[in-house]
Amino acid sequence: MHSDVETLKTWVSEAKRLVFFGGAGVSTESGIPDFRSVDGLYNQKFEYPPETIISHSFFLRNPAYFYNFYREKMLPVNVEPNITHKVLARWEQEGTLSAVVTQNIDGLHQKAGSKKVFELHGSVLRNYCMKCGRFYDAAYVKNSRGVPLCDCGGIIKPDVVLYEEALSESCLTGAIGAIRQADVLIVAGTSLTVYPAAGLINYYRGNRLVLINRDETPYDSYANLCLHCALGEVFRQL
Ligand code: CNA
Repeated sequence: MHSDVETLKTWVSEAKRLVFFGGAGVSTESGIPDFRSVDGLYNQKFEYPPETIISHSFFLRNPAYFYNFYREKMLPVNVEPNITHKVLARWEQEGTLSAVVTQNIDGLHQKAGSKKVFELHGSVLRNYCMKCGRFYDAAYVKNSRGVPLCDCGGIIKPDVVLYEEALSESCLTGAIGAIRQADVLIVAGTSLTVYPAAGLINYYRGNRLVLINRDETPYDSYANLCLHCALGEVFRQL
């Protein structure tokens, strides 16, 4: 691990267009559970599988149940960026990092100071009325009871990409463009099993693909450098 981190340090110091592509594992050290780790949401028992609850059709069919789950499990309060978010923001400021592409919906990269962030799956911080389009913040949804409603009577929906929904085309295009031009691509804290996001890795054309994840992923053999460990352990040394 020591020599791998040294290699990573060298690559980062030589990078001009580093891109970081992350997932839920980036925020577990801020106290937000991921989906697929042993203590993740997919290994807890609910009345319906989480994939069902956070799908578009379920949201329309049973918004009250959706919101009970969403408020308790997916809308974090008082969470702070961890060392990984902070180092990435610093790299952007220093001119090394050109973009963060994230599958996360928690807004922690921006809270740490990152500016160029492609949020492939949206953000819990933005919510909108499905009838009139008015925007509401996360606190409004958190403090509401049952299904949050707009003043106009419409149902408020989180600006989060649910299963069965399409990703924003402009966000996807921006993320692909950044990854295509990256000299170093760090992929981290993601099981690389959710598509189309996971497929973005295939747009990278360089030879410094770094994968950092606690568990194995289907893309481990593609990486030029692969570390199986906690992100904090690595980023504290960078
Ligand atoms: P996932 O499928 O739950 O995978 C997470 C991966 O991260 C696992 O393979 C873990 O081994 C790894 N991991 C967890 N903690 C660490 C750590 N500290 N250091 C290194 N590796 C770690 O999550 P993906 O992001 O791959 O799946 C995509 C889903 C998860 C997206 O749609 C997200 O919206 C969704 N999600 C987001 C959040 C969030 O915004 N914080 C939380 C939970 C789920």
